[in-house]
Amino acid sequence: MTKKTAKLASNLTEKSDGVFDAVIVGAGIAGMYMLYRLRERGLSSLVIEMASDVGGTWHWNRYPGARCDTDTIEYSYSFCEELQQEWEWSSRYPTQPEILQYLNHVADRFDLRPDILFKTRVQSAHFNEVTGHWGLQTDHGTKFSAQFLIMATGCLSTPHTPAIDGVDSFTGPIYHTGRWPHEEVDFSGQRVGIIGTGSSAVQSIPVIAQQADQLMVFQRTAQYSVPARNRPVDPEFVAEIKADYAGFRARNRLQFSGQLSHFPHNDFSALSVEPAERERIYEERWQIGGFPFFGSFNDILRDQKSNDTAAEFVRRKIRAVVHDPKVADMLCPTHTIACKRPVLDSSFFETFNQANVLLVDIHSAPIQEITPTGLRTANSNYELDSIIFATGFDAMTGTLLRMDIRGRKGLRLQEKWSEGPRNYLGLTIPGFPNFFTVTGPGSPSVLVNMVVAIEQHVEWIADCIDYMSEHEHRCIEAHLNAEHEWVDHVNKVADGTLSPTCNSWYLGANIPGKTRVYMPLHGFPAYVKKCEELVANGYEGFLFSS
Ligand code: N01
Repeated sequence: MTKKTAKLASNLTEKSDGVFDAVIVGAGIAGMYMLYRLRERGLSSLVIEMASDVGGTWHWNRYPGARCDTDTIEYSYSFCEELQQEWEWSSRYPTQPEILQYLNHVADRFDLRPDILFKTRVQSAHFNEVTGHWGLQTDHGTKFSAQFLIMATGCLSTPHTPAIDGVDSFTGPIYHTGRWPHEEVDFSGQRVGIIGTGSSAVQSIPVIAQQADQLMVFQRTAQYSVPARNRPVDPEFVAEIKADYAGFRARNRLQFSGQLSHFPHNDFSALSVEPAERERIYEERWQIGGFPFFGSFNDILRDQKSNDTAAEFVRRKIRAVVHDPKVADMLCPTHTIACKRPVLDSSFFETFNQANVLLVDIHSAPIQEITPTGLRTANSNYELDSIIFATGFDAMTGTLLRMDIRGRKGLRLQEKWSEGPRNYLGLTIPGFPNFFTVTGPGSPSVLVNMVVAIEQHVEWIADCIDYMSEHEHRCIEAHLNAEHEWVDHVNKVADGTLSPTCNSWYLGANIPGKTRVYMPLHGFPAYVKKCEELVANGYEGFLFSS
């Protein structure tokens, strides 16, 4: 690897071909940090980003009420002490604009933008076995090549809009929460329909219900949701964390989901305590708000009977909040709690007590078509001025599989992953040399505080590139055996939990025709240990060549 001066992305013309040590796809939290790390090592690096600016998820998800649901004292970069000391968050779960402001601050502080090519989509990436380089083509017809290709494309970056008959006939505006317009949308005086009740809908429904004349919520599956209990940050708590931020981060990384060391999981079964004590523990964590609730006991996600106690607790809470018993019944979920991605809310269930909010069950009476003036289900017509799809994403693999990615001998990623994603560590794929996926399927990724998962992957990749440079290796590739063992391990870990028992996006179950495979890996500390051990053993499972 030679030390080169990076060619400024802003100076690349539409036609120019660029040769780089590394191309990074995506300028969200992962791509920005990857660029910082590679630049630090003197590698010429280019980030290609389809959006007009940095931010990834936080650039696109601008729907009303969008905010983080991880405590932001943790949902932030840890790699720079000055950065983490200087930034001040306003609340426990800051809004999307505030997080985007933070990411803009990071981009400015480290002067990242000159190496990012915006408004450009990578269409294809082919590995050239003769040159050992990846050749990329963009939607502008520009071509780039690089020794390393790093996909920082996010886990939830390709919105899913279900194919519903008549959608093009609708005369009003249609929105998707994952592609919200930059300008403010005013729903005043409107009849608004929102399809879906996942995290995005649960955050946006209470806000839209304040504005719209009528809000109709089309629900296929009821959701368990725990109060977020957002509040302004406590300056004393922040001062305490900042006095030893590194220690706080280190303790978080030892937690199962890489976070919340100040609200640790209880290490005993829900069935090991008397019902009154169980209720007290659930109630205590319900009042704290947020993810600590799911750490009430150590077997909520492993033992169905324990899980039932948590599920019943939440159902009781829903019934206590929602005045109309029929509506409360419709809002009470029956599947395994925490099997789908847990949801946090601010007054979601309370919103259904408002006279202008209607809950429509589309499980028993599915949507048949969208009409010019609204939507028709199996048993009714609903007149609407605007429709919002809060229908989620083709998670974890969708964005990668939409690109034409080909490894050795022209092997297409679509073909390689036709039965679900297969890789080693969620980081590398046999047959695709010098190709890395940040928070890819098969790694803890979405089950962890995303920033923590991202930092661990970026640092692993950067260290690996250093190792290659020191040993004069040009090429790294995972062994097929390592892949087989890894995929078996990921499946075995998932099968030891209740996670594969419901229709979640973790399994790809939300996308018609997608192979049902549990994609993320449970357990951050064990994963990190594995990543470190195999490095200590000379990059076990990998083959290097020069
Ligand atoms: O999407 P989802 P999301 N007909 O897939 C329904 C992260 N996130 O955008 O459950 C009718 O969770 C679907 O119904 P069902 C977080 O990781 C984080 O809300 O499949 N309905 C469901 O109700 C989250 O998990 C934050 O039966 C259809 C909804 O649409 C992930 O992003 C905030 C349908 C989709 O829910 C995705 O969340 C927001 C159809 N054909 C999101 N297809 C933070 O706070 C789907 N649905 C950090």
